[in-house]
Amino acid sequence: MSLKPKPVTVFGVPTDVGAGTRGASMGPEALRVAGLVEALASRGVEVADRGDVAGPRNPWMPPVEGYRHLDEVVAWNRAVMEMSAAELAAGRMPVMLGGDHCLAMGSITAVARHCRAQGKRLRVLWLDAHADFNTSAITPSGNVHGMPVACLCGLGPDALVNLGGQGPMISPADVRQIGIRSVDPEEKRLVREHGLDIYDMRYIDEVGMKQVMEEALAGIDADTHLHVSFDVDVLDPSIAPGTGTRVPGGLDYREAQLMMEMIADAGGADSLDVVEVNPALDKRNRTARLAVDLVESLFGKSTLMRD
Ligand code: B3U
Ligand code: MN
Ligand code: MN
Repeated sequence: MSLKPKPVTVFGVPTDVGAGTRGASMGPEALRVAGLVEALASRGVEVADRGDVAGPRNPWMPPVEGYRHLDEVVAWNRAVMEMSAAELAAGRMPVMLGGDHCLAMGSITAVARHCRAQGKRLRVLWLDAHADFNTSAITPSGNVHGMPVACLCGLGPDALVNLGGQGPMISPADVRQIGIRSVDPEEKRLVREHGLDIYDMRYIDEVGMKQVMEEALAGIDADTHLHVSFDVDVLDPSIAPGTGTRVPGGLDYREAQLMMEMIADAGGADSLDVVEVNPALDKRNRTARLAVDLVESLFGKSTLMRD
């Protein structure tokens, strides 16, 4: 399948209000310094960097009733939703540079509304070490970046579930999670109850990334909007140390490249989040540079002689 020639809009969301470690707020600039915009342009993509959206500062308070910084999380996600919606309406591909992963609620809410309006099917690839399916009742941390998939599926506070004004934006059937290896005990029960399609590290070890991606991408056609939500902690910490919640046993470089290449081969993504890059925990911007390398592959750069 040929790549989508859609123009791209990059925007940054410099906040870590959903995280339990400070520093993902510096992610957008780290990704720019690593050359993300130039890399896309070198792929022949028309790319505009709209700068950063604005939102409240991180008050760095403990959780209240199971949520840390809920008001701030809502405000930032509203800004993300508005920016993403405007770019989708203009026929462009939004690339959201986080920031922590709570921000995917804003981007995916916009995408889901866009799909409804256009009569398109939605497929979300959630690339992550974590299932991000906690609720306020079961979260071990209160950090909202552990909750976005649950909120998008309708399990969460009104202000987040109804961010788009229309209740649950997606169904678990729309989601494929890849690279998962850290799920909290109660979260595990909830994930099973809701039938989330999870390709965990054990499954990747057993059948290999090629089969995993064939399964995760199965059924995608010209009427499907593909959203890729790329939490860099899906990568093994040995190659991507600059992130707040490192979990051993993640994707190696070759697995990650193949994953991105197979998405490109299937027609590429229609919208993208790159989240949880935390330069405060990194050396020489290594994680952002790797993320840029992988995003290039997602946009069709082959590691072999195929492009
Ligand atoms: N599941 C844990 C840890 C976590 C989830 N997402 C990230 N960390 N990045 C929690 O706090 O919900
Ligand atoms: Mn995540
Ligand atoms: Mn994660």
